[in-house]
Amino acid sequence: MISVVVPTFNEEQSLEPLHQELDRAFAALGPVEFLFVDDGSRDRTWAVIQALSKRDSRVRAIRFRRNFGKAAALSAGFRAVHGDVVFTMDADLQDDPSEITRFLEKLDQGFDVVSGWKQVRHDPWHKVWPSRVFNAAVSTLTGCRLHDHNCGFKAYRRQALEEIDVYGELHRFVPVLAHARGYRVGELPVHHRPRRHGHSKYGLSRLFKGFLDLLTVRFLTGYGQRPLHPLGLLGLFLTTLGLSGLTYLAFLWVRGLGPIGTRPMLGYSAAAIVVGVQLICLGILAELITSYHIRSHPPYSVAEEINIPSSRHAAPTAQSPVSPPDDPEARHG
Ligand SMILES: Nc1nc2c(ncn2[C@@H]2O[C@H](COP(=O)(O)OP(=O)(O)O)[C@@H](O)[C@H]2O)c(=O)[nH]1
Ligand SMILES: [Mg+2]
Repeated sequence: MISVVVPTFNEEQSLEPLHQELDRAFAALGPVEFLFVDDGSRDRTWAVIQALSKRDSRVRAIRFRRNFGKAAALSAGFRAVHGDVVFTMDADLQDDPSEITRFLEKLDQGFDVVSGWKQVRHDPWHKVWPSRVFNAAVSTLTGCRLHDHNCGFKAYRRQALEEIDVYGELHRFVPVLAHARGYRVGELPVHHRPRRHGHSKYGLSRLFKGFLDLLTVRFLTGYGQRPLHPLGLLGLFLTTLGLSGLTYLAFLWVRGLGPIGTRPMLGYSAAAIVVGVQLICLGILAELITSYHIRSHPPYSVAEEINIPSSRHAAPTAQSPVSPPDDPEARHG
């Protein structure tokens, strides 16, 4: 079973043709479900989806009460899908459904996530160039090297998605988060078409928000389980610096080597101690929050198991454990 999740926001004109293209693309591909998530559209998007669902029982849909953003829409979609392979694609017809088979081939080569790469883009230059800078920064800082982190056309094995929760605007970082959990992430050049109906929902502000989100993701994947390390190290460094300065000034004062109340060093040292101690406290607070969070979110990702009955942390894999026959919990699930 394959699932296609399509987040939509004011795309009334694109959905009919998109459905036709999906229908054609999946004609020879076995069972499929098309899950549209209408994110509080203010046009006829929901009416169009309703009409599609009446004609085609493979169409499923979720409608949000208001606009919650693409990440929320994808997250709701990921929770509702049944497929072993899950596609995401834009609703605006810029992605070409006939490329689905190429994604499936790439997954078969041993990848868990395949991300589309709009090699030739049909967007204005003021979107393309900032996007290049962003992609280079994400690849360097996260180690997940993709030419195009922003492409909405992606394929996932469901197990990878079960471990990842996206919120805010973190939808661009699903491959990065999967990579951080040890999943194999690949990319595939895709044919990107110009937008035919409606207009783009994202402007330049996406770039700045994107960089802030990059900071979040870098911190979460790098230090999410040990926030005190970076914060505390900087705090210790500043505190030590401040204490050394004050010690030196105290030495001068005791020796009667002049007034110290007017030296800039006094203010700098005191400030360094205050900031340093605050950073350490902030780090401890972050550790406290992490310790609560970790209880419900295992910080590791299990690929396979042998003879591990009643495992609660791993999604079943092809080589699922053989449970001892007398373990009723394992037998029933
Ligand atoms: N669910 C949801 N989808 C959105 C939102 N904004 C854009 N999208 C969808 O994301 C896809 C790409 O958006 P688009 O405006 O074309 O961005 P661009 O291709 O980068 O110009 C389209 O399928 C939109 O329907 C949103 O706020 N919520
Ligand atoms: Mg688009």
